[in-house]
Amino acid sequence: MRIVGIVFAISILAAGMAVAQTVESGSFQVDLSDIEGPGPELVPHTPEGTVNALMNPGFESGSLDPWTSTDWFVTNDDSNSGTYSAEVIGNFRVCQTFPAVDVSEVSSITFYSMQPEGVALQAVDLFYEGEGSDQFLDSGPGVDWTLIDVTGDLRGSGSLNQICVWGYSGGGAGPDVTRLDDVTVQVAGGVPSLPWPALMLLVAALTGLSLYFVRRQRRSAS
Ligand SMILES: [Ca+2]
Repeated sequence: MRIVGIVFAISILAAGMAVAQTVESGSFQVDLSDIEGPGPELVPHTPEGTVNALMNPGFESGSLDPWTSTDWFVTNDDSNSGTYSAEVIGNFRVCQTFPAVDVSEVSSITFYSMQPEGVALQAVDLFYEGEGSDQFLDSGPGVDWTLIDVTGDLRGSGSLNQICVWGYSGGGAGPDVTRLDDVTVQVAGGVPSLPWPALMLLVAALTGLSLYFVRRQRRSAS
């Protein structure tokens, strides 16, 4: 009986040691041995007739703005394209809010990411105006730049207005580095800017203004 007890205690200890391999990304906690690694390599594809709803999507301004984060920073150590990418060490997110767009107008949501330590765990948040958010895990990035496509995680209805991408913590002795570049929220027909009535008013006002100046010029000439 004592031997059984000792074996049981060792099993508990082993289980405890396995828990030490827990990796966190966002609010997900996954055992390192359960992570399947990066998914199949994807082919980059920009749907025709669409524009990116995000500003500074590849961090080429050299700073985060208008992305927001307390822990991510822009680096020129590495990039998927251009000179810069965003980097974080640990389980923190970087977010960008953009003018709300109906989900039916969103053609694709993709980004490039890498986790040099080889963990492949990355949570993503999608926020909907006035309707909360979803956090999900897809195939994580590889040790080199990996195209991640999260279009399938979009809700069937609602207005998308924010995306956040997470780093991770745990999973090995190396630093918990995640890098991000070239984030796209491709929107059909562009991001709504001025509604039609406002646009008509603006055109009418500009026409009126130019007519006024033409008349004034004629009067001063005569
Ligand atoms: Ca870049």
